[in-house]
Amino acid sequence: MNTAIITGFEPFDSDSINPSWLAVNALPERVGACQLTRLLLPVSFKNAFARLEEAIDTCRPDLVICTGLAARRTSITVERVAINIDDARIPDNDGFHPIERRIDYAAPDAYFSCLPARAICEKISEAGLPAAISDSAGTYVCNNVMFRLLHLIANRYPKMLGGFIHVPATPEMPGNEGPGMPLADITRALQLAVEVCSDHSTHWQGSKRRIVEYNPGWPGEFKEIAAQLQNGLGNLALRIDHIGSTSVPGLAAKDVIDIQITVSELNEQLLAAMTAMGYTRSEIATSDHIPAGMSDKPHEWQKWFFKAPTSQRPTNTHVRIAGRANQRYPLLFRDFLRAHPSYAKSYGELKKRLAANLANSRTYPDVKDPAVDLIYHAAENWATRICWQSE
Ligand code: PCA
Repeated sequence: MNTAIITGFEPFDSDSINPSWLAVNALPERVGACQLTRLLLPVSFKNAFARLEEAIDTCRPDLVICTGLAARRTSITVERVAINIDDARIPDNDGFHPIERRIDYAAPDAYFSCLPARAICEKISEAGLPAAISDSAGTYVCNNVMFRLLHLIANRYPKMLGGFIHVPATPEMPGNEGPGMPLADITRALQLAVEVCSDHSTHWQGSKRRIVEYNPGWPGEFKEIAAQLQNGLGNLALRIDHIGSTSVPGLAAKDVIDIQITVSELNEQLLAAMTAMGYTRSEIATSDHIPAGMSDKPHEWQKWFFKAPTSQRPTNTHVRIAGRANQRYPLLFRDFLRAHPSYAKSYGELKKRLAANLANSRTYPDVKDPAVDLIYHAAENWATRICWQSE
């Protein structure tokens, strides 16, 4: 069971209704395993986010979805980005009319949404309703609320999911330029969005950067999954190794098992075999972090990354090519830590403190990767000394 706040706006400009609130208000109190709190926000630069923040501090939800009207759009649009600027075309409902004003001087220029935008759009489209990702939430009150929500998540609630969805006008609204979307369809689309986000949120919390003590059951779990992978891949997989922190006895780690599949090439046959087993390939994670001073051969760090089927325990599956630098790196790193428990202990401590102290979970690998490289350089010296080979 998880909890969500979903917001809609009051009418603004010359409209007497705002379908975002009407649709939100028509949602049931429970959607699947998600308990919903519905909240009406004023179209006010000053008060909209303040009201939302108060509700978040009180309810501590797992998920926050804000919605607003984008009258000129013809589909449900899931916003991908919020920018650090207020630049209003018309005054808000308080008569406030900011022009090119930074929202927060101490905050970044922009934030990406943490909602699963693509999955939301697919689910809504499958239901026969128009949906798309939008790369601009505008520069009015909606963008302001989305930006400040994402800033709050980054700094105070790193485990919360949040973002913004714009809805079109309804056909009855006067001055409506497009065909509009019936209110019942908007409500249905938002309900589907909540379902997708709620599923994602359960998964998200389970696989977050929470570091747990070493679990002696991890190698056994790896073996089982590796056997299934070997079965499905046959001789496409040259070897399948348990890598990453869960492969080093005694090391504290995220409860996510890292698996490396070594192949001779990244090809369609491999993709088809992985897809048939329910794995999904990430379009974004196509290269590893490149250690400082090793950036002259980017192809040495190329990989495919797969997410596990949702029915399976969380794993990260990295597919790398035999003989490449990035295929050697995790094997050597693992063997070095296994042979040097004091390094493993210090590394575990570093991870725990990073996880506890970094407000923004997305910067965790940014800080961790160069620290791992420091250990790796020591590992390379050790490898030369003992003539290490991946067994
Ligand atoms: N839409 C406006 C603000 C309130 C709303 O419903 C916007 O897109 O900024």
